[in-house]
Amino acid sequence: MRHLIAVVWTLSLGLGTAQAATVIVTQKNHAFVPSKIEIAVGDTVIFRNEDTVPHQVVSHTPAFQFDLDLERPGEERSQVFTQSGVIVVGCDLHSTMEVIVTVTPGPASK
Ligand SMILES: [Cu+2]
Repeated sequence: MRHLIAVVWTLSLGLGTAQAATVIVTQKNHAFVPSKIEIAVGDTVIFRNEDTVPHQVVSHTPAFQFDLDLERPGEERSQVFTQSGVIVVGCDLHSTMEVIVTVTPGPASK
């Protein structure tokens, strides 16, 4: 019985690390870099402010809303994308900033 529990624990740990990925999008010179990413459902995007001014990362897609609040230079926020589709992400302070996040239903092929 103890052996079985150990095997199950190892399997779930392995799946977890294989499936969920983390992608970094920086904010620099009033722009998201890169401006387009493709991830899978369950992946995390880290929004890192490498700019000299604050930003506020928000979703512009009604089907998947989030607001990561004011983010000062040097700070970062993370968001897990739990829904597939094309999610347009912008900055609440600068209307020209935009990153297109395409979320595929399954694990992204790397
Ligand atoms: Cu901004």
